[in-house]
Amino acid sequence: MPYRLLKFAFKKDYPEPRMFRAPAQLKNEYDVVIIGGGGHGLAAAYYLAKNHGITNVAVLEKGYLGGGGTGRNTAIIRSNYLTPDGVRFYQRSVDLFQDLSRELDFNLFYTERGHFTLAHSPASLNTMRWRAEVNKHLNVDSELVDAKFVKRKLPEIDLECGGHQAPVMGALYHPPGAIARHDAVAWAYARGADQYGAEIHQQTEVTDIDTEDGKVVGVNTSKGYVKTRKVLSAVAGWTTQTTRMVGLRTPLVIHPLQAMVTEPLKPWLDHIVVSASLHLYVSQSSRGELVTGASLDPAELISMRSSLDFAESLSTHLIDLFPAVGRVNVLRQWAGLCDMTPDFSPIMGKTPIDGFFIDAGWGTWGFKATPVSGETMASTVATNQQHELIQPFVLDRFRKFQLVGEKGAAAVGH
Ligand code: PYC
Repeated sequence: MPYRLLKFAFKKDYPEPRMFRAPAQLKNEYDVVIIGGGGHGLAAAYYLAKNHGITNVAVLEKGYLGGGGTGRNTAIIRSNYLTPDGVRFYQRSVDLFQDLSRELDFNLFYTERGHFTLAHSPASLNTMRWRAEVNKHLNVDSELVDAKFVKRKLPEIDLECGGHQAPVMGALYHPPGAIARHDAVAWAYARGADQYGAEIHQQTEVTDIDTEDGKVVGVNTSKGYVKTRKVLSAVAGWTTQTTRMVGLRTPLVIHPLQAMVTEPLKPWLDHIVVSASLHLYVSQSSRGELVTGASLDPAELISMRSSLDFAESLSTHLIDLFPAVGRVNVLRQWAGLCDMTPDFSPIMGKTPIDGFFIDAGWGTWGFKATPVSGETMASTVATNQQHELIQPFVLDRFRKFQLVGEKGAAAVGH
C-alpha cells in the first residue's frame, strides 16, 4: 500500500479513472441548477436525467461533495414513522435503498440490522404502540416487543441502565432498519448523474439567485453568472441563506448536531439501538466502529464545533446501556448543521417563487430520505407539479396549520 501511494504521488496523471468529470467552466445556461452537492442534490440530478430525460443540469457545490449533512450523519435508514404521510414517504426511500447498490453499480454497504427504539416509560410504550399500529397498517414491518425480547436480541444491554435511568420496559422493533455508507451514496449518485451528462461543479458557490417578476432567471456564482429558469435548493443546514436570496420566509431554525465514533471493534452489535431517555443512538459500522450520536445541541447556532461536554455525556449514556464498552477509545467526533422545522417533517417542492424549488427541513432525518427526495424533487422540478408523496410537505402547510407532526418518531430526545 505505501508503495502504491508513493508511486502515484509522483505520477503526473491521476492513474485511476475519476468517478465523475470535473468541467473547467460553467456553461452560460442550464435547464436546472441544483444548489448543493450532497446526497439529495446529486440524487435529484440523477433522477432528473434517468426519469425525465433532463440532462442539461449543473450541481453547484461550494465545498466538496458530501461534505455537509450527507457525510456527517450516522447513516440510519428506517421507515417506522408516526404519521401515514411520513411512513409512506420513508418507505419509498427504503424500497429504493434496497436496490440502490445494484442500480448505481456501487457497493453502498447497505446492511439490514433491525432497529430498536427503546421505551423506558409507559408513556413512551404508548407512542411505540401507536407507531407500530400505523406502520403495520401501511405494511411496514414494525412491532412492539417486551424487555425480554430486547435482551434476547441484544445480550450485552443493561436493561437497568446502570441504575442511572428508568429501566428499559420494551421497544419498537423494526427489522428492516438499516445502515449504509453515507459518502458512497453521494459518490454513486454523482457518478450516475455524470454518466447521464449532468455537470458537477465543486468549489462553486452560489452567491445570489436572480429573479424577475417573481420568476427565477439565473444565478450568480463565484465562477460567474449562469442563466436558468429552475433552481433547486438542496443545502440542508444552509437553506436560510438560499431562501434569503429569493426573499422567501420559512420557519427553519438551525441547530448543530454532534456525533462520535469509537475505535473499530470485532462485530458484536448487530442492531441499531435508539433511546430517547438516554439521548442516544448507536450502531456498529461495517468497519467495526461504534457510530453514535445524541440529540441536537440546545441552542440555535451555525457552527460545526465539537464539544467535550457532548463526548462526556454521550459516553456516559453509552456505558449505562452497554457497560462492556467502558474501556473503548473514542476515535473522533464531529458536528453537522440541522435545519429544524416546527413539526419535524421536511419542507419540499414548489414555492411561491416561480422556478425556485426547495428540499429542506432535514433536521436529523435527512440521510435516509436521500433516494426518495431525489426522485420526488426531480419529478416536481421536471413537471412543475408537486409529486403526490411530498404533497403533505409543502411550505404552505405552516400558513394553513396543516402540520405533519413527526416529533415522536423523527429522532431522539428533542
Ligand atoms: O432519524 O433515524 C433517525 C436518526 C438517527 C439519528 C439521528 N436521526
